[in-house]
Amino acid sequence: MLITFEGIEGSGKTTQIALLADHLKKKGRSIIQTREPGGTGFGEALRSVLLKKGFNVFPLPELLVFMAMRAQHIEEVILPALQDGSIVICDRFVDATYAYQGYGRKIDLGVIETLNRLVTRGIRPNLTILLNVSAERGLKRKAASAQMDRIEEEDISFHQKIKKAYEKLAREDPKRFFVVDGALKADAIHQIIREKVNNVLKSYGI
Ligand code: Z5A
Repeated sequence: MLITFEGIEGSGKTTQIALLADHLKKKGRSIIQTREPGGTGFGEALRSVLLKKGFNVFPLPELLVFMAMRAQHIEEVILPALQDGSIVICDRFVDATYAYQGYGRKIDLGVIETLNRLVTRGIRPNLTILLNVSAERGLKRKAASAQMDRIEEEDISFHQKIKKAYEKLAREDPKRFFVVDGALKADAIHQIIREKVNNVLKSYGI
């Protein structure tokens, strides 16, 4: 079972993943918590270069580095964990590439689809939780909590475009996406996600 979390920066993914993983672990589930970009030693090393400020990275090389990291992540972490019967919770996955490199950087969506299919070996999330917040709210949370990285430093219109892209992706695949209002209090969001995940696990007989 692969559960992914998506949303613009500061939407609360990290916060909600920690709460969900904790809840599922307490119920005795085997949980693998991971993230993109990153998730492996090789991926985390590339992540720090990719998000470092000061480089003028063109859209195509940016896409290819995300894909290289994803290929390593699938082989080293996600596939073995799924084969073991674990529940994998991943902070960002294939949809982030459609949103940021496709709708954000204007790379052809067909090219992204082909590369995603190749590097994931066809693995798709069973459930994708989209935390939906305005770009203003997300950036305000981020600005208060940490230094902005290279992609976060894009102007507000870029982040607004990403929010719209995620909403479009969710409309196009309503069975897989579960959209939650990310402006609610963290505890309220957790209760909504917990109920949804418990129902999905039940529907898979897990
Ligand atoms: N990227 C890409 O372009 N293409 C790809 O294919 C992939 C990624 C996979 C890094 O991602 C960048 O990679 C990202 C997209 C790109 N760039 N941008 N922009 P990331 O996931 O590592 O970084 P991020 O999106 O900036 O995530 P984040 O900083 O970890 O934010 P978050 O996880 O969504 O939020 P959080 O850390 O849980 O919360 C942020 C703050 O808000 C924190 O102080 C919390 O305490 C607070 N918070 C959380 N929830 C709430 C609620 N409900 N109310 C109030 N305050 C809250």
